[in-house]
Amino acid sequence: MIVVHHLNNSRSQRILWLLEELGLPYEVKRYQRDAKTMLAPPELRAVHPLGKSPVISDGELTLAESGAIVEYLASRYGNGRLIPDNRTPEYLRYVYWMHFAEGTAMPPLLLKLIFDRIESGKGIPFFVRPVARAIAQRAKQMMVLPNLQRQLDHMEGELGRHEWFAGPAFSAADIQMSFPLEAASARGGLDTGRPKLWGFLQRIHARHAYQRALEKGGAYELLR
Ligand SMILES: N[C@@H](CCC(=O)N[C@@H](CS)C(=O)NCC(=O)O)C(=O)O
Repeated sequence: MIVVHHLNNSRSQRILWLLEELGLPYEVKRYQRDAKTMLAPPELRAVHPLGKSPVISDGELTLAESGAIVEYLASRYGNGRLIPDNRTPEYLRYVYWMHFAEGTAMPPLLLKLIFDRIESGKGIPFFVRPVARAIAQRAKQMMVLPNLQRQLDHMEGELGRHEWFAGPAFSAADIQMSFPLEAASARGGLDTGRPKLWGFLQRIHARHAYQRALEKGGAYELLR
């Protein structure tokens, strides 16, 4: 039995979605973020040394890193579904977006989350708040926000060429890309002004497998 170690409001939601798309049986073991720090509880470190989610167990195997998990599940159990034929241009695009999601799209979204918190002053001693706030604002203006805008423009342009990230057919790369796009709509400035990306979010949210995964995973609200 596949076990998904699922942290609330996290990347592991897309693993549940993938398993629903593939129609595989699985068990969800839930973990709750600390309400103050939003970090994962220490029990996750007993499953994998980094203590992050997602992690899956499948028999003797324990596997972390969402891209690796998506690739493993789709290639091991997909019977050719959700991965384009590796002799096609779709396959190269599939590989590109599978890596882009965590390697390029997520870092500025994470930085935005951190700098927004610093800017809000929460948890920072009052006498250093003005300096911390100024540094956070400068870093956002100089690096984070321009990168976010460029990335959103790039993704919007690519989705203008095909309905899904790898091409005309829905693939596991769309599942992997869902998290940065959901995070971008929560805190990265993605809205109806980018109709292709917005439409992508509407289409994935309407999928039955996506909705079943939400029922299995519980409340899903991305950090702002
Ligand atoms: N690149 C990793 C990132 C894993 C990660 O940072 N997971 C977050 C959840 S979205 C987490 O566990 N955060 C809680 C913590 O860092 O304590 C992946 O894609 O699996």
